[in-house]
Amino acid sequence: MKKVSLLVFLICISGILISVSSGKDLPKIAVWDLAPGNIPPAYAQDLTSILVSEITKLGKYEVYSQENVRTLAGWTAERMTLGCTDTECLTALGQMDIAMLISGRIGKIGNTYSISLHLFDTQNVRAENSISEECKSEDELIPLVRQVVKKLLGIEVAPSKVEEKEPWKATTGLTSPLLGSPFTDPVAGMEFVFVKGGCFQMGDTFGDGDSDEKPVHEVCVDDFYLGKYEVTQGQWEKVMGNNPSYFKGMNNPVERVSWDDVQQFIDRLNNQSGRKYRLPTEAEWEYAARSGGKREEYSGTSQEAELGQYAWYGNTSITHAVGEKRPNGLGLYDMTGSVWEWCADWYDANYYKNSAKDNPRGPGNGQERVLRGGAWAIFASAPRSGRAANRDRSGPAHRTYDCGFRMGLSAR
Ligand SMILES: [Ca+2]
Ligand SMILES: [Ca+2]
Repeated sequence: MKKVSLLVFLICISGILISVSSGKDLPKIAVWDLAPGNIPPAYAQDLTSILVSEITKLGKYEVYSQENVRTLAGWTAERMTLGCTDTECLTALGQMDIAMLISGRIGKIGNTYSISLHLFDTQNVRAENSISEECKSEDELIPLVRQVVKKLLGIEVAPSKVEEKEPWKATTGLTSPLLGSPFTDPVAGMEFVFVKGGCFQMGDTFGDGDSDEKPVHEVCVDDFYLGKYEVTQGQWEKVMGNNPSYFKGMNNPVERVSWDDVQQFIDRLNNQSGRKYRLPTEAEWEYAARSGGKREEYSGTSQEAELGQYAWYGNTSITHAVGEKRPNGLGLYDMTGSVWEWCADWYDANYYKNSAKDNPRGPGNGQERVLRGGAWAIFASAPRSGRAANRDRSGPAHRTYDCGFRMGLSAR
């Protein structure tokens, strides 16, 4: 929870810096923490931080989180639990020159999630607008929050465009978990995101990469599923009955597992689940890291200044629980940073020169296997290793405390 608050704080600070540096006198808006209704409070916190970041990105407001307001006003934590939709609180915000307040609730009834957001005018002490929307899966919540806040603020939302931006969004009307919806594997409890296939420019699209990322070439991948998180120690232990990790924590990524060890994990998992889980190919991994093949430098952002919101890297000397940073555009966490992730392919520095265009699977043989995404142990001044296009490799028997993996699965 502390980390989530810190994240919210960092996002808000960056928002304030952006607002200040723009030199304009932007109206101030406060965003209260979303109240959780039958969902984990940490999840409501996550969605609050997405809400704050979404408003900040509009560049039209100076955004204050609930915690920012508390600090500014010198209010106690108890005071904050009262909410801020009463006359007294709204007036107090008005006196702080904060013109608007957004507060709301995320709830769940049965399988339906609902988001309600309210916009208050602090000068006139009244509600200006309210929007409520529903969705049927947890993975639709993030795009829905983004959509609802824009509606609330009177910004046009083109539904077709939102659809296009969320290619991972489950196809509606399908009930089987293997037909395009996110699902959780019952054996180890791993959550999977559906990745709609497509074509993209693979390799050094920013012109700042290593020679093995060249030439940039078009690659197309079929629909597949990818673990929402790196495989955790708890999940590894459920399948393998041991925990080889150096940094212990059941929700932390498993590490000190070699590529060969991972094959054993997959064999056992497939025996128990009856499915054909596998490591993602290098091409699938990069396509997913780029939020569905976009020209994205890191997973989730191209801005180095924002990287700390998305990735554990540099200034951290241990691993952390998975999923504590922001997800990328497909709803995948920790693709950049945390631990390096094994891919299925053999490594060949020259592979891009003659890679297949459709579903490339790497060379037929080699000495080393591909690793992707960088890790917690990158120097803070050099997040290069975490670039979505960056390739690294290691021998298949090599185990180290910054290498783990996430599971993949073909969609058909
Ligand atoms: Ca990672
Ligand atoms: Ca490299």
